[in-house]
Amino acid sequence: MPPLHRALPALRRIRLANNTFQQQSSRLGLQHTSRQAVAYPLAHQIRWQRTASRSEGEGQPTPSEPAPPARSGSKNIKYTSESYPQMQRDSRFKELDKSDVEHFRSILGESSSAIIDGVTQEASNEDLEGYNADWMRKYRGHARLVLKPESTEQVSKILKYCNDNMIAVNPQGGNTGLVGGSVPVFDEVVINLARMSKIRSFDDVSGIFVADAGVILESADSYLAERGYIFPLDLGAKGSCQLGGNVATNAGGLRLLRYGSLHGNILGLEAVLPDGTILDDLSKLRKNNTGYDLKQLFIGGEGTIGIVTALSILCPQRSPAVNVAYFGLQSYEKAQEAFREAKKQLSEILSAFEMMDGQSQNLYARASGAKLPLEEEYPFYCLIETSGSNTDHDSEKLNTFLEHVMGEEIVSDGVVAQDETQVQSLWACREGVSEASQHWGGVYKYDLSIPLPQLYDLVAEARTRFEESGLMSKEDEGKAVLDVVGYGHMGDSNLHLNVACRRYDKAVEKVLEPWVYEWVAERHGSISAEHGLGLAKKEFIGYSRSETMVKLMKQIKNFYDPKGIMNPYKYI
Ligand code: FAD
Ligand code: 2HG
Ligand code: ZN
Repeated sequence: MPPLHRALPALRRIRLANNTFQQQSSRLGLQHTSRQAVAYPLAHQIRWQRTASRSEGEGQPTPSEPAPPARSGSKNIKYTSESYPQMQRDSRFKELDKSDVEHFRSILGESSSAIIDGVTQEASNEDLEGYNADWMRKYRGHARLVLKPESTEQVSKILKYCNDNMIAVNPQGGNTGLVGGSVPVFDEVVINLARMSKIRSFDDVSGIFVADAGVILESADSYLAERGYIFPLDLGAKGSCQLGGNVATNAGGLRLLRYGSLHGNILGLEAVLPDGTILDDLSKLRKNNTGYDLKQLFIGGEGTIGIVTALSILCPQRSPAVNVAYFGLQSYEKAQEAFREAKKQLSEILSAFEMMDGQSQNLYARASGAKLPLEEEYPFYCLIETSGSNTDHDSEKLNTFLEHVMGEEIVSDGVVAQDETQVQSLWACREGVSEASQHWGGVYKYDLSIPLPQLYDLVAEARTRFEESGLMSKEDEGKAVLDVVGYGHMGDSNLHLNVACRRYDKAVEKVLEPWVYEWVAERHGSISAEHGLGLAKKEFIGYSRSETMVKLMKQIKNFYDPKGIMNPYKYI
């Protein structure tokens, strides 16, 4: 242990930094969540899109986005069919005509919000673009028809008709997915769940929440916050993504470390199978060992075996005491030491442990115009959040931890948020990296599980490869790559490797693939920790799953969807 006088000045420096902490401005157009509707001030995510407002109550639709969030200028996005010329439209699928549209109208009614029809030319390309282009501006389909059912029965009738007539479909939630799974490749019909946005029930004794799949994650969380509970998933796209999309991608997010995966929290699902059968497994039971747990196949199923229409989920109590700290560290080894100490000393109150490298923070600052919280620059940064039930107890624990990591020189400098604005600003430094990394035109994203000791080696090696390739420069606009950044959910051994680009370029892809996948497979990691397979990772599943497993997965797909109409060209 260092003498106390070494630890205390360092800690004061933390507090001094707090006092002079600057609220960060943002040129990204990102918005912070308002806290008014929240009983406990935990909602702090940076928003890249207009946030949903508070929900009304059981049985009422929660406010949902009128259109998914493909951002402006999607016309410049290359069609997926052009980027992947080897992919051919499956000729078994029917091309839509007027009679199909008429049939869908008979199911959905005449409401203009229920159908976006480019088949009979009523809808313009612009009306359809938001459903065809993905958030990364990397994938773009040719869909001419978007259907927006408002009930499970409507979903069932739509799918039955599609299955009977060999019409390919693309289930869609908030269109925030990062692997190209949320938008069509060719002319698949988009079935968007935005109008299925009712909260069905909440039991404030058990914490069991039942809602339609189209409820926006942030609306669900705000509803729960008013009742002293929290949705056990949180991520940067919270203001736009839907619960059904979260289930379909088995989203991980920022607090998996604390609340665990959706595979554990979801108690029941309602889903519609491709032939229109409604699978009612909307159980509210915590324990139910009666046969195979079929709902698990839909969690992470990415819309390939059915459409999730509702879920029941166990929600924990919201913590009244929340602290967020942001540190600068001299090395990745120090970040590991800090994590070890955080687990040891903060144990049950630790709710997030995130790591960001210096490059990611500089990129965020450059893209957003924000001032970083610490005066000096460091090669690594960590963000720690604690959530507990007793402010005094938590503060004491956090202070002891801070004294230790500062005193032992594990951490070089840091700040602790003193109010909600600062909480948001600190989180913005972490959550803003995803958007910042594509600020200059494009990004190659890898979402990887890697054993913790080796996790950052991949970023360092990738950077070296780009330095040697001559493709990278921060200043030279002629170079495709701007920077290589690494960040992620260190608490879950989940690295996000982002290669920020000025444009998408096959030469860049060649430096990265299959090298990244080989690198990860050699270390027995996963090539997709939380974002899924979609189109982007489909070809690479073999790096993380054995032949036997892929074969079984294909059999499951064929069993549920023998005609292959569900989200074709993707997943496996
Ligand atoms: P979409 O993007 O619309 O769809 C995703 C997939 O699910 C598609 O294959 C689609 O066909 C399918 N699908 C959608 N709805 C249904 C349904 N009802 N039934 C069946 N299939 C359906 N992910 C993480 O895991 N952790 C993070 O921390 C995280 N942070 C993010 C931050 C940002 C800024 C962004 C843009 C994305 C982030 N993501 C993260 C990606 C994540 O997968 C999504 O944000 C979210 O889970 C997808 O929900 P969605 O409603 O937008 O689904
Ligand atoms: C995050 O953790 C998301 O911020 C997005 O999973 C990661 O954009 C990415 O690569
Ligand atoms: Zn993530």
